[in-house]
Parts: sequence; C-alpha cells; structure tokens
Amino acid sequence: MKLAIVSDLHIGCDRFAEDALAQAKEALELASAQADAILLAGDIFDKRFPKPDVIADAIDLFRPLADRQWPAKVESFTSKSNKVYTKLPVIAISGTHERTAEGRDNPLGLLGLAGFLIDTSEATTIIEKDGERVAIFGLGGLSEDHVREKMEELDPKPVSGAFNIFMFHQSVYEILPFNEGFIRYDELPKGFDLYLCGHIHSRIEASVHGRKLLIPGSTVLTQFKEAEQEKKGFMIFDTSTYTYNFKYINSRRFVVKELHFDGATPTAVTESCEAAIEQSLADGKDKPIIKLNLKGSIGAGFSGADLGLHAIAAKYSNKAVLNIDSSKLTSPEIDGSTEAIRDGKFGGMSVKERGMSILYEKLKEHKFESADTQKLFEMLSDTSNKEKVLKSVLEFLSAQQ
Ligand SMILES: [Mn+2]
Repeated sequence: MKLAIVSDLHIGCDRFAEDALAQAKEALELASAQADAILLAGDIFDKRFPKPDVIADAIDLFRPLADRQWPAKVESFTSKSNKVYTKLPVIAISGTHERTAEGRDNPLGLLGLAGFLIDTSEATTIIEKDGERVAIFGLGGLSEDHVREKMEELDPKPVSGAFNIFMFHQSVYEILPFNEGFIRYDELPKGFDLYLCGHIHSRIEASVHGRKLLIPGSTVLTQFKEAEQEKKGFMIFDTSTYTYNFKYINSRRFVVKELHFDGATPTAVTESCEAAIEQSLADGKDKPIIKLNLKGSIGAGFSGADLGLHAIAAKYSNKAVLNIDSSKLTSPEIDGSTEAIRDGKFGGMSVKERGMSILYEKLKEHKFESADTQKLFEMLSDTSNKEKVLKSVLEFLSAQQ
C-alpha cells in the first residue's frame, strides 16, 4: 500500500496564513493523486480554537478528498471515546497545537465529525486494499509529563496480520537533546513496523526498535528555524518495498544568513545586511523569507538603536519577508552596564547605595536636600501597597516644605 505521510499543516497560523493554506492544498492534492491513503501526523490546525473562517478554509481543503474514489478503505476503528463517520482512508491525529482539555472537542475532531477524516488519536484504525491490511495506532500530541503515563494506560499493541504503524506527535530526546523530559526511542511501544511522528518541522529519518521512524516535517514555515531551509513536502511510503519518496511542494524559500561584526559602525552593519539580502534575492524571483542573525559587536559610542534595522526591513518589504535578529550583537556600553548590574556594583557602590545617591541628587535638584533620603528610600522600597506608598510619600514630601 502507498501511504502519504503529511504533517504540521498549521492552517490558520498568523505569520504565514496564506502559505499555510496554499502549501497544505498542494500537499493534499499531490498526496491524494499518488497514494492509496493519507496519514496526517498532527497540527493540521495552528490553534486549538481557530476562528470560523479558518475552519471554513480547512473544510474547503478536505472536501475534495471526500469526493475521491480511494483505493484503500477503512475496515475497522477501535476507540474508547472517538466515533467514526467516514470510510475515507484519511487518518489523522491531533497535534500539540490542537490539544484541548480532556473531553473537550478540538478542531481536528470537528473535521472527524464532519466525515472528512478519521481522528485516530488514542485509537486504532485498520485500512485495507486488495487484501493487504494496515493498522494505525495514533497517539495525539501530549505534554511531556503526561506522555509516558498515557502510553502505559493505552498500552498500544500491534494487530496481527497487518502492517502496523505507530503514529505520534511529540518531541523526541534523540532528535532534540535539550530536555531530559522528552521521550526516547526505546520508550516507544515495541512491535510496530513503522513509526511516524509529527511536531518536528524538519524532515528526519531514524531507527526505532530496528524499524524506520519517519518525520516528514511541516508543509509550512512557522518559526524562523535554521533547520527549516530545505524545501517542504511530504513522504510517500510503500509498504511492499519498505521505502519512501519525498515529494516536494512549492514552499516559500527560506534563507538564513549569519553575519559577524567586530566593532562595526551602524553604516557597516546596514551595508552588510543589505548585501546579504541582495545576495539572497538574486537566487530567485519569489519573495523569500530571509533571516539575518547578527553576531559580534558594534563600535564604542553606538547602541542597537543606531542600527536602523526597521529602515532595512521597510526598504525590502516588497521583495522579502525579513527577520533580523540583533539580540546577539553587543555594544561596549550595553555590555559594561549589564555587567555592572549583574555584579550589583556601580563604581564600588551597591545597587541600593547607587539608588540612594540618585534619589539624593534628585531631591537636591528639587530643593528637598534637607529631607531624610534614607527614610524616603525605604518608603519607596515598600512594594506591598502602591496607593499607600504614594500617599505616605506625598505626605512626607509636603511636610518638608
Ligand atoms: Mn507543529
């Protein structure tokens, strides 16, 4: 059986709403033309409570799939809570973006109720074509602290006489090794022939319990992550050969460039940014998404505000979607003052002493030099009741005149 594996369509994402819809449409059209069934690994919607126009877009997107004569048919559906309203072999799970409180409807479930797909979250769907059976157990996206408990409770088991797929939507430690809480390959249930995962937006092939783990990545860019510069698309997996092809869609080009500076002037920063943008534009005629990561330092006497990054973004607004990250670009002044704050020292004074001396200067400026600075400082440091503080400070000051 030929199975299209599509994931993370993010219909209704704010940043690239048109791209999300157009690219999802192309992926689903190609998938339904080339595969016997479609498996969707979560995050079909970008939000758990999408607006009605987003739900309408999704219905328009899925309706043509319902009109197709599919080579594969749904043979059975086993679930504790979900119901099934179609025989279409369009099998989905909910992702982390669609997750609602237990027992509450989520937008993916609505598409299930409408009969456009089967929500196989925490359920097993068996599809059949010419005597071949494929069983899909789905585990919708869960928070990291619930996933182990849920897997233990559900205890997913392969179905005998079928090609078994475990489809889930989680961060996996071996792929994202920065959180010990993420599940690991060896914690996934054993005995399945193929593991499919959504959630991770770049394309990955790995091995779990000696079988393939496939992640097709998202069909749209939602964050500006460097790993997402590859063209987007989906996979078609063939159960008879245990191989897959990646099918590209016309996704908007995404370019990430890193620029290093060493005591540069704002003019030099602007010139380098513009050169990098021009170079990225020269690669094609589309309107790419360009992310510039600025690193290193700008010269003494300049601050981030001098860089004029907004002017660059405005200049290229018709040619590119720009994202310029200058958070890693430091200036000597900022460095000096943050270091002082960190160390709690200003010219040998503690933060409190420094605060008192500023307050004294200000009092002197406003002819209150005879006031007890220490007493006023303590009154102002009281964070319990702002109104009470204001009242007592005003009383204190008027008593000084
Ligand atoms: Mn996602």
